[in-house]
Amino acid sequence: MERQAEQGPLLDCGRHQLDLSAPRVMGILNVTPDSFSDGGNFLRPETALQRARKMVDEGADIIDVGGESTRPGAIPVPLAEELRRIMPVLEVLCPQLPVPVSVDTSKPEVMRAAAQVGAGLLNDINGLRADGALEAAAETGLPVCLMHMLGRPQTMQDDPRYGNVTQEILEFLMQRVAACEAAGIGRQRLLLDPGFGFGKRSVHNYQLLRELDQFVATGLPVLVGMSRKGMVGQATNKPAAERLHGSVAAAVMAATFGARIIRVHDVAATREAMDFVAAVLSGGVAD
Ligand code: PT1
Repeated sequence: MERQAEQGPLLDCGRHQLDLSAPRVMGILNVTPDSFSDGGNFLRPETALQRARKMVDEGADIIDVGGESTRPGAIPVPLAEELRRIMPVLEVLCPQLPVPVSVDTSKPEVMRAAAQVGAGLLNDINGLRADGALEAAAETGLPVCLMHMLGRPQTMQDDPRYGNVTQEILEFLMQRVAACEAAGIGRQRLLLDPGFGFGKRSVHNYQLLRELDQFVATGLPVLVGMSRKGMVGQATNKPAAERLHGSVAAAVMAATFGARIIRVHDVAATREAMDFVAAVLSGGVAD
């Protein structure tokens, strides 16, 4: 099986170029009230910068900033609220970090605002399906991760059904690629993400991971997020706080099958695992 090309493309993230010839680690920075303890208040920009810097020191190649929780059952956040949460953080992070900052949003207004302050990548769990999102993303000139989601976060786990989950998601993503190209977003700007846990049962998630090479075979870089998700807990029988080892196993499998960006909470452990995968797939480091 052809698992990893010798030379991956450089992804143009504005002031940063991301080399995708080896698996890269995307560190998660949530700017949501439920993701830190001083509830009600949002992450202060200085605290966010500290956390982001720590992840970069641990080996993160990208920092993903999100102001809206999208886990199963999550309630949508109004535009003004999302902007209030993430813009002060992006304004501090984008000019100061040595790596590109991606913004986890589905809203066209947030995409535009984020691009203006120097974000390097748009990460849309909704695959640019919101009204105006294709046009907004096109205007930014930034790369876009197109993710598959069945339904919406609040209800997506109610009763997800598929015929062949891999085929259906591939078809969906290729339709979104065509929509992007028609809107002026060239393929060199696109990444694909099957959307683990977004309207999928564990059997669907495991089949998608087993068949990840079919996404890789499109020729577009594949991004995956499985860190601490239910699909890891189902197999390891661990609560979210104890899913590190299972999550690293998921990352190793995805990278072995050709995924190029792994979105994770635990950067240091994943970085070390990816360094090993990269050494093996590239033919090894010098003795
Ligand atoms: C992801 C992703 C994301 N996941 C991209 N962005 C989340 N591109 C947020 C569970 O089953 O996979 N890819 N942004 C987090 N969402 C979830 C979904 C968290 C499911 C947990 C679960 O536990």
